[in-house]
Parts: sequence; C-alpha cells; structure tokens
Amino acid sequence: MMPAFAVIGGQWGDEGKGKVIDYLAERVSAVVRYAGGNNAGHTVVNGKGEFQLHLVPSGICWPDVYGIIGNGVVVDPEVLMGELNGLSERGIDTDKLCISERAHVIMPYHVLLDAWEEEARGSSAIGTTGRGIGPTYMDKTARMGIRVGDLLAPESLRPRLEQTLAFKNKVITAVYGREALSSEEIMEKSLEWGNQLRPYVCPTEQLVQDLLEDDQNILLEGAQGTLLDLDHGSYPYVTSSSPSIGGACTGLGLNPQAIQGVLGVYKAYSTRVGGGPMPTEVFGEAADAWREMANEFGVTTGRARRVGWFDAVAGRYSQQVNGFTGMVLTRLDILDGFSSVKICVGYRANGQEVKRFPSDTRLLEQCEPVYEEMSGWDEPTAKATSLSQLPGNARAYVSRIEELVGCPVQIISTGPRRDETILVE
Ligand code: 2SA
Ligand code: GDP
Ligand code: MG
Repeated sequence: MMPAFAVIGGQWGDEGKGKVIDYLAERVSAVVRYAGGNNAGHTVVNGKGEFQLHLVPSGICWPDVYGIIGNGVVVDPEVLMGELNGLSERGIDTDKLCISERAHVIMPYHVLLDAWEEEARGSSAIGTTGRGIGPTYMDKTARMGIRVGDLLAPESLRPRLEQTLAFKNKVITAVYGREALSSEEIMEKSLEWGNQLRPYVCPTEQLVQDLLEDDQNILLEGAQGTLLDLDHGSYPYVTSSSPSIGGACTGLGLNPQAIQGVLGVYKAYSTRVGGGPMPTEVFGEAADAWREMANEFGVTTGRARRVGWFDAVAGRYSQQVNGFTGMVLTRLDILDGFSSVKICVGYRANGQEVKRFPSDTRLLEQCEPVYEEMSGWDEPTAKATSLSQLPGNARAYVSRIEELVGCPVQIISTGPRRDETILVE
C-alpha cells in the first residue's frame, strides 16, 4: 500500500500550509481535507495566480489531482459553491472535487449561534471566525447534525430538520431572545444546496482507501494548527475540531498504518488570531510594524494577527503530539534585516521553570518566555532555492529551531510562490 503524508500546522494556524500543499501536490493523486471548515484560509500562489481557499483542498491547481473533502470537515454549501464558481471563472478545473456524504453541513442557525455565543462570552470571547464552526461540531456530537448526504434525501431531511429546528428555536427564542427561524425557508435552501452539491458527493472514505490500495500517494491537508486542537490546544481558546494527526484518521476513515510521514509546518516566528494565551507575543509599535511588514491579517476575516517570536516550547509539544517526521519552516524571509532574532527556549511562571507546554490555560497565561537571542542577517533569504544561498546566521537560526523542536527541517519556504522553496536533501 502506498503512503499518505500529512501536512499539519505546528503552531496556531496560518503557517503557510496552503503554499506547502500546492508545492507538494504534483507528486500525489489526491489532496484531502480532514478537519475544520471554512474558518480556514489557505493561500496558494503559483503561475495561475493567487488563490485563497477555505474549503477546496489546496492541490486544486493540479488538474489531475483529486480534491477530497472528508467526513471530518464541516461545510457551508454557499461558501463552497462560491469558491468553486470563483475557481471555474479563473480557469481552474474543479471536476476532481469530491465531498463526503458524511460531512456535516453548517446551517444558517449555526452561523447565528456562533455570533450570539461569542457575544454572551463577553470579555472571555474566543475570537472565533464567526463561520458557525463550533455550533456545527456541537450538533454533530449531540447527534442532531445535518449531513451532506441528508441534503440529497428530502424525505428524510424534512423530519430531521423540523425536529432539530424545533429544539434550536427554543434556544434562539428563550436563551437569546431572538425570532424563531422558519423551517420552510431552510428546507428550501437545503434542497437547492443538495442539487448544487450532488455532482460532487461521493463515498470519500472508499475513494481514499481505493487510491491507497491502488498504490497512489495522498496528501492530508491540515487546517488551523495543533495549538488550536480541541483536545491538545489551549482550551477553551481553540477550534472545535482536531487539526492534529488523530483527526486525519477519524476525519477520513483512514487506516493509521497508511500514514508514512507527518510534516509539521512552522512559521519562522509566531502568530495567533483570536483570543487566548501566546507567551512570546510582542506588543505595541514593534508588533504593528511587524504585522504590517509581514502582512499578517486573517485570510478569512481580515483580522489583525498577533505576532511574536518563535516558541520552541510550544513547537516541541506540537512535534510530540503529532510525531512529526519532518519540519517545514516558512516565512524565513520575513526575518530578513532583523538585527537580532529571539527563540523562546523555556517558560517561567511564579518564579519556577515550566518544562512542558501546560494543559492549564491559566498557567500558560502566566508563563514568561525565556529567550535565547541570535544575530540576525542582512543578506536576503527571500526567494532562495538552495541552502547554500542562505546567509550563515539564517542557517544557524534554522538549525537551532530544528534542534529545539526535535525533528529535521526538510523544506524551507522563502516566499509565497511555489518556486520560492528550498528542498533540504
Ligand atoms: P473557530 O471559528 O470556531 O474555528 O475559531 C476558534 C479559534 O480558532 C481560530 N482559527 C484560526 N486561526 C488562524 N487562522 C484561521 N483561519 C483564518 C486565516 C483566520 C481569519 O487563515 O487567516 O481569517 O481570521 C483560523 N480559523 C480558526 C480562531 O481565530 C479562534 O481563535
Ligand atoms: P495557511 O492557513 O497555513 O495556509 O496560511 P495562510 O495562507 O493563512 O497564511 C500564510 C501567508 O503567508 C499567505 O499569505 C502565504 O501566501 C504566505 N506565505 C507562505 N509561505 C511564505 C513564505 O515562505 N514567505 C512569505 N513571505 N510568505 C509566505
Ligand atoms: Mg490561514
């Protein structure tokens, strides 16, 4: 059986997974999303243009590669159709897109509830993307979700939707004091979505299994990042799915023995968007200048991303959670011209050393970073395509990160474009 390779965010998302997937996808038969939904914003830049993808897998620019949306993904049909139409208008072939009939649908009430729940959390709001992700996964686990397959079967959808909506409307009116939603309107929309999605719906679990049995390679495309994992991230400031490697097995029906490599994608510094602790965060004018220069704004919401130094304590923890077999270090070029660069090599809280990334989010909030400072580099790394083109100090920085995180750097990204990449032999 040929292998599956995973590409997973090692930090808080936006590490450049989209770029890495587009770069690697030439060598595979399928790129598969297994978790998250259209909260994700994955950027791909190549000869065909710049694409910001939310649900469509990032291998879409390779016409022979299947794009598979697995059962673990939550899908807003309107966003997906908009994305597919936009791609077709730009001459990108979307015929090889397949959606699992088991994937859950983000319904209009999920988007509303996401906003109202956030409002109710007040100053401890999570800072969600507002795309209905949490409420959809809640309904999935509460066993009152609507799945893509349901949209194709009106006779079973109607009673299911009516029952769910009766319950939701109680919450909407009694808890949030808002007007009840009409099941007729939602039913109509659902049938329209079913007709639009029908050509793409298939048993993706079988397709993935068949491809592997047929000796084809596949890429598993992670969304968000390990530190946003529902179980392993800084709970409750997390997303509602499992971006880490375990999510790939449940989110696709994948035999774990098919996974031959797990690539951890790390940015050469840290960013986080939304609430929650980030020990190496930089504040004030320095942060504003960094964000502007690096263009660190959300691909889905446009929100300003928080920026800070590379956190090797968190990085090592992600490596352990996923068993990364290799590291991809992205955005090294952004640090070009910094007089010095810092790496967080430990935490201290309440006068004591904190050795591991803590599960207690309150403790993580109190953690002060212990930094190691290294000299920066004046000569650019931007656009470099071989290790020998990197200045010595940049190479030393990469080696130190590699050592602290504990897995070999296999790819270094030096720009957003497909070819601005160093494959480390
Ligand atoms: P949600 O909407 O329930 O998943 O939000 C919960 C937390 O997860 C974070 N989250 C993200 N973090 C980084 N990037 C994401 N995608 C977009 C991007 C973000 C954007 O590519 O830039 O545009 O704002 C993403 N999606 C979810 C979120 O910020 C919450 O902290
Ligand atoms: P993802 O969610 O992990 O796919 O990452 P995003 O697309 O949200 O954010 C990464 C941003 O960095 C995008 O604008 C990419 O085009 C860009 N990018 C990716 N790799 C590099 C790189 O090595 N250097 C630079 N300068 N930009 C990069
Ligand atoms: Mg992103």
